[in-house]
Amino acid sequence: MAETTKTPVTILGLGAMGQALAATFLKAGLPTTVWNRTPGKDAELLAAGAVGAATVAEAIDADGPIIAVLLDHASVHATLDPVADRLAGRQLINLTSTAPNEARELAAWAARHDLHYLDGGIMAVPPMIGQPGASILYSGSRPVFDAHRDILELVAAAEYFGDDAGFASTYDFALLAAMYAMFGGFLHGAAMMRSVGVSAAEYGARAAAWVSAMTQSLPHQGAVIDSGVYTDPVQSIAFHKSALDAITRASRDANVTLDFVAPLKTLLDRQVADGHGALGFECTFEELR
Ligand code: FVH
Repeated sequence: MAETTKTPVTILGLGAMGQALAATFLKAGLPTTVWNRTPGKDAELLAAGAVGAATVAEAIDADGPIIAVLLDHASVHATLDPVADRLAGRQLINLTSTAPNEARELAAWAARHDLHYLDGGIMAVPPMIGQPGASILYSGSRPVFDAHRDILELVAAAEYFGDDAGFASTYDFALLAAMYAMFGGFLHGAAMMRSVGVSAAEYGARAAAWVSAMTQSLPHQGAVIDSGVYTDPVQSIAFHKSALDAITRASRDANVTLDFVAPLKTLLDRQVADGHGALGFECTFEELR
């Protein structure tokens, strides 16, 4: 193993994600110190060679970057504020999900304490850590990213997006927004199919293939949005309004509530009422900003 991969790391937070990260570092032979607010979550990691810290202060006494994998912005402050005066000169890699301005606030807080701050948005679930397909988007301190890129790549593909600490988080949540809309649509469709006796698992298998095929058009739709030209559509807003009207009727027939479908229908209805029916579907983007 190359010497660079022996960098010691400290993990604060042993939820599902913190445990997955720590286990991957340990498997790669990194000296790994772990801490969790509630004791007892480190048993498997200690058995695998981790050093357990009883307090945050003890954890950050270990050398190397400090990796926070906590619940949210407030929990990062709750954990690090009490030891802020001991963090000068250290490197914090915050993989906790925080909103963009929360990440920027943490970067400013870190700067006030002479702490070097790198923010990361994890695009993976715990079982994906260390596997192909996992990625983490980073922004904030370039020197921290460059110094530790090799160990960050152990857990997920690592990509750096500049010194705005809030950028990675914006990208993270923009991708999650697309994911949650897709999941919401899946739940809606599963409820419709239940009304005709089809299992959610069977529907899920078919929906996966369909949604995968449909996502192929996203780069093209993005290019249309970037061009700002919506006058030569493959399918118009009026066409999609008609489809949403039909889905609404079909959902009512199946006694399925319209919670997931109604917001998009409302948007398309308004676009048509405003005279944009002949334009491309991508034009609805303009109303969202
Ligand atoms: N799990 C996932 O699929 C997602 C994938 C994308 C990124 N997220 C984010 O990663 C952060 C950690 O997620 P997690 O899955 O590890 O979350 P939990 O299993 O719920 O563990 C939460 C840990 O945070 C600790 N904690 C909570 N509040 C505090 C606090 N006030 N002070 C100190 N620690 C706190 C909690 O400790 P405990 O409850 O065991 O004492 C856990 O260690 C998260 O931002 C995801 O959005 C994961």
